[in-house]
Amino acid sequence: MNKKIQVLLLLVAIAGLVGIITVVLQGHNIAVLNPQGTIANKERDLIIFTTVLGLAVVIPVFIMLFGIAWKYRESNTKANTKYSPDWDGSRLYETIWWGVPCVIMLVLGVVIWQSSHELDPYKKLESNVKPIRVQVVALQWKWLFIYPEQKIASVNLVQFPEDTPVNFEITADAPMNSFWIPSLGGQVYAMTGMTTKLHLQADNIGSYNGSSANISGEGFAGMRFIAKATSQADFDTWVRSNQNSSTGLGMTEYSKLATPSKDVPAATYSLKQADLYDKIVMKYMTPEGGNETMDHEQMNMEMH
Ligand SMILES: [Cu+2]
Repeated sequence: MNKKIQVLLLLVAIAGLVGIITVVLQGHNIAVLNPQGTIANKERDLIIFTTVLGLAVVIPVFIMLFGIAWKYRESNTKANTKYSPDWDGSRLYETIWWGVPCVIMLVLGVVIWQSSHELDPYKKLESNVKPIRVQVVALQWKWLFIYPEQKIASVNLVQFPEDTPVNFEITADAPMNSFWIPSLGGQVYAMTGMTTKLHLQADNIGSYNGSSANISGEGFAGMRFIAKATSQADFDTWVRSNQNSSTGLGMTEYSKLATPSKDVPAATYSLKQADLYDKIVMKYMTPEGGNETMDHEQMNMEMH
């Protein structure tokens, strides 16, 4: 093939690839790159920082790969003038290819150490606003949200005021799942018989997608929920309307709800069983299924 055509084809291929990537990125809202909350913001910065740091090695290596291949091509007679078959050991080159990765590892190590403490999902968020407590139960295949203080509950819909820390306590009454609202921050596992924690905060009003980051069988694809950040007034209205709801959630209703079902629409309840969440956790901790009382926080300490 003609050399000019080869170069042209290569340029077209590169332009096409860049074009496709641009269209895909524009057409889709990649939630982790478009954060809506304090934690997610810092996580996005961390993703970008580590990617750029990695590219600092990857880009020069690829430029050199193509540059060297081009320079030492068969038809370039000039490149072969300085032939040194006994060449070995170069302090300069050894320093570069051992030194650069060492520095990157060191920088990454410090940054990751700091951020994994700063962004610890169990760490309470600093705020002057009183946090909202939400207990999350991963069911097969739906999400149950319990508001113990407001005495309400909801399925596949979690609502909270903006700029307010939300303290999630997470468990499961089904196979292991992973609680994840990508716009607001990272994921935390939901497991039977124990409580995991996640602290998030939305900076803006909006509806964000939530799902599980851990596949749990047939109905998993429909196991999605909406996380709705609203104004305080809208949240209060929502709470009041749920408190007055005729559909209550007690033990009987819960056992019906907990049976596996797929693609469940969002629903709201008034909470009839105040300690429903503790009962669900304790179900897996005693042979009698929750007749013994033991602090579940204390139980978690023993488990982990
Ligand atoms: Cu665990």
